Amino acid sequence: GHKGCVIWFTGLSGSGKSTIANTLDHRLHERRIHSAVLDGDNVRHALNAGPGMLKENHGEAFAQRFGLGFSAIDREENIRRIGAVAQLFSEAGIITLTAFISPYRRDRDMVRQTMKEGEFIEVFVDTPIEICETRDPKGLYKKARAGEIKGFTGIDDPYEAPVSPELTLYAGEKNPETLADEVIEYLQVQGIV
Ligand code: GGZ
Repeated sequence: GHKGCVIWFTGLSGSGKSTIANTLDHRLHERRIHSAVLDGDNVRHALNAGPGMLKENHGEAFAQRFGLGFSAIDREENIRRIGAVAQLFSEAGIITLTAFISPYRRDRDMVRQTMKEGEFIEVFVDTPIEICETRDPKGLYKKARAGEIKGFTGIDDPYEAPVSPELTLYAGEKNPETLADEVIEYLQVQGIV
């Protein structure tokens, strides 16, 4: 058996958070360990939808009130809600992998404080911005550079790197499989799996 925990990946857009989380999720499933991934695909497209997504079905007022964008306060609320969901999953015994930029140290620390000692594992996906920008899978850096997206993390919005993360992954130099193994190694040392 194993305990639940939250493996909180933080890093720039294009740093590799989601890819590593999904690779790790797959690895854990192979070992019959219950895990789940929370990332943009199931959160920003569903639970915490942006104003644009809500407008169509619920109208402008609803979208303005409940849609979460990328201002500092909207990011804070995004992270707060994700933290609450992650905690519920973790308490249910699931190894919960979250993959959000979560650029503010304070927001990440607030989530940490809601959890038990050792339950929150902060993983810094440390990929140089030059590499993220070269990858640019969705063309968002290009748009940010062109001024078509305002307040893009790393370009004209802050990213506060963790000061003492439980783990740092060098995703500019290593492949997702190797990095997933590094996380599993950490979980074994900690007696979580
Ligand atoms: C950063 C943005 C922005 C801005 C849209 N800044 O590569 P992606 O597309 O899939 O990852 C980014 C994602 C960030 O959402 P998070 O929920 O992880 O952010 S946070 O933790 O800060 O709340 C990017 C896209 O959304 N995106 N606009 N302005 N990323």
